[in-house]
Amino acid sequence: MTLRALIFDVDGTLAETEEAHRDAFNRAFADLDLDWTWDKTLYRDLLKIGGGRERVLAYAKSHAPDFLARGDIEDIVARVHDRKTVHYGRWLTDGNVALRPGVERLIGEAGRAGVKVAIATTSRNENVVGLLKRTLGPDGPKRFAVIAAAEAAAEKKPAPDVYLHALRAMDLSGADCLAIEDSSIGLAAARAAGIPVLITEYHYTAGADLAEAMAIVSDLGEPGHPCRFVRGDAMGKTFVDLDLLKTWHAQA
Ligand code: XBP
Ligand code: MG
Repeated sequence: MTLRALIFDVDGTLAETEEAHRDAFNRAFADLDLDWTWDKTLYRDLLKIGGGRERVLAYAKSHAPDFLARGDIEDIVARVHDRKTVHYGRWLTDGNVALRPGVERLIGEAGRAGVKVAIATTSRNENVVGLLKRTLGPDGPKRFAVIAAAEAAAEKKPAPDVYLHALRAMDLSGADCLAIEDSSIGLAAARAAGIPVLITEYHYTAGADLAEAMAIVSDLGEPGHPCRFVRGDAMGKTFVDLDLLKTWHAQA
């Protein structure tokens, strides 16, 4: 089976964004006079829920039952998430934003080799477009055959919806593609869509159940900056390039 497309997850995979998301959530809670604070330990647990809006609602149900008594909970959650997205957008504009090692290199290798690149994320589309423009330039989003974001998926990861949307948009099967993810919910979503998965480790998802992954690396690495191969035969390489992904994909 020929590798036809790489499908990238965003948060934790393209870039280490979850601390910025967490900060944006906490700022939104303060703006709306909610005495909620998400510390790193709690947020690690909450990240098992895909989608910021769903995450806030789940938190309210489990940690603020009195809040549920209000009749306008859906409205409040939507306002929190909209406010959070404003704060996150400010970080994308002014913050210390960078793609993880090897991401831009691999996108370029794929483009030159005629392998499509796509996005499948539970984050909001404006967050993804903002990240791609900040890191790859104004035309960054155009380098992707499809950007499947939260708005494209009725059900968030671990449901396969967002990956199935990307496959339909590219008219490809799961076996034609390879997903690059950081989390167990992302792994589950891609596997449910029939897509083999490379995991790039991320501190927020360390220790997750990654048994279904085709291979696991610390990150994609760069020439001169070797990555750590946790699972998978490096074939003598010190970083992940398209040729290695093609070899792994053929064996998947
Ligand atoms: C990670 C998520 C997102 C972000 C927050 O997305 O689950 O919900 O944590 O972004 P990915 P939103 O699938 O890229 O790892 O608030 O826009 O949901
Ligand atoms: Mg992720």
